[in-house]
Amino acid sequence: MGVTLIMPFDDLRSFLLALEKQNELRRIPFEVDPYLEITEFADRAVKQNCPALLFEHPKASSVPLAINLFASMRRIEMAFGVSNVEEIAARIAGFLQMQKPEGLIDTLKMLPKLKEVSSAFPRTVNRGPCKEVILRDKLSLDKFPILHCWPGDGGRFITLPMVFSRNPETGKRNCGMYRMQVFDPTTTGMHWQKHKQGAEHYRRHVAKGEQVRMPVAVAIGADPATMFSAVLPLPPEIDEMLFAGFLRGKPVDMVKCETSDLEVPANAEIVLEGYVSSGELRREGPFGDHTGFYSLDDDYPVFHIECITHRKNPIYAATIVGPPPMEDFYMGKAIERIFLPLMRLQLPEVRDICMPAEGIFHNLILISIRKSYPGQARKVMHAIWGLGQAMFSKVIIVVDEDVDVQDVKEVAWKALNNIDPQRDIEFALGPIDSLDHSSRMPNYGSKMGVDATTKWQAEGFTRRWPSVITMSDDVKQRVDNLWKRAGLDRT
Ligand SMILES: Cc1cc2nc3c(=O)[nH]c(=O)nc-3n(C[C@H](O)[C@H](O)[C@H](O)COP(=O)(O)O)c2cc1C
Ligand SMILES: [Mn+2]
Repeated sequence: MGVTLIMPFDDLRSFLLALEKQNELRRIPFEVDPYLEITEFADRAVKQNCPALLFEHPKASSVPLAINLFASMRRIEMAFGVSNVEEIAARIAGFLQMQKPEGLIDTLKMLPKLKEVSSAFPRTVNRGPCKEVILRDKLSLDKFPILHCWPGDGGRFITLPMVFSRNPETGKRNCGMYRMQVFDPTTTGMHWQKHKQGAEHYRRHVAKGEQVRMPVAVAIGADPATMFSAVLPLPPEIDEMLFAGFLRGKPVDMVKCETSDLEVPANAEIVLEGYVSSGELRREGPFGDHTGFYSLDDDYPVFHIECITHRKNPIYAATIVGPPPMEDFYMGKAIERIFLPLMRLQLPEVRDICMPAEGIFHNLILISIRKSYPGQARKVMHAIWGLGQAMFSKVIIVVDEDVDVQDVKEVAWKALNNIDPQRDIEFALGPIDSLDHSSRMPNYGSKMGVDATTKWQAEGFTRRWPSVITMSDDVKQRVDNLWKRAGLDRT
């Protein structure tokens, strides 16, 4: 069967329809409780490879809830209109190639790619479906089926928001996905962790003096490429909405907020407009988190909602995180694939990279390199510790290029054989992900790099290094036949 190329999606609902046509969406027509029950559904659904779920009647809400939209590679491919996420990586690699045209022919070949980029810039439009209903008073989050995810959670959390803010110094826009705990009908927490762009914008606002209100707008539910872009670990210089336009091959239409100069995707289902005031912090959490553990409660800024706009019949989009694999594992996997060409710009020796589900993104990075000089594995570790959000990488295992890092068993087998622990392990101190509960202090601790590559004389290794055992091809062929003769072939 061919792949449906209904690219780009105009909004969340057209994506849901496309999923449904491909049997990738199951409607749940009866009442299910956003308090824990939807989590149990969503958790089982990911682990049993079920379709995305659309709860048409969440208990105590007239707003349907969509979940697990990105909880399989197939659905992520559909979100981007590709048959394999590697196609996106290839487009990015092609775009990067563009920077070094060798001659006239190459320059001409570049033109379509330039067009691809120029047509990715977000457009400001005057109206959009997200403004079908505009509420300035009698505001309440209560009408939305916001999940209470896990029994030990501190409350209900908005789990799939696109949080928009601007850097007050540069005016640059950022969109990040940061969970929001509902404190009351018009206030929530704003869980942007220290290292994230939202937190940086907030620090810049706070630095301006006391009592400064920082405008923040939150969009919930949009076309899938735009939603996904909120998660991407892009450098601060790159606007997520530009990247979303590049991914979907069509500009993202942005519409101005009612109460601030921020802009939000015009096709959003729900928009919460408001502000975070400097200095105001409130206890947030605990929350059953990506790690599979509860992250502990802590102080975070407070978001005050001043205006809610939404479609006439909005759909609320959510996710849950918890013991792996969850939806976020698949999102992380797509990011791993999409960002490989970008990583190779800085680290050309990198062949492949894998973040196994159990490592919750950055707890375990398996990376294969083409080793050309002594100490290169260690250079790669340190480079990764210095590369954007990859700084959080807790354990990095570097192997030679003949190891398939997507095969965790092969990595374990070869790496464990190849290391002299005292010699090959490198510890470093540095920033740690805010969700890490084991580091000596919040946000600060140690990381470990394991050089599991073949050791060279030039690295002080003077013994001989053995090769991996393989059978010769002619013998394999002969035994293929004999195997059948012996009646051992069960295929
Ligand atoms: C479902 C989900 C929930 C997330 N929740 C948070 C969160 O609460 N706080 C946070 O700092 N990052 C959270 N993240 C990770 C950020 O979205 C991610 O690091 C993103 O790249 C941040 O963007 P920024 O660099 O523009 O700040 C979450 C990611 C996902 C997929
Ligand atoms: Mn960003």
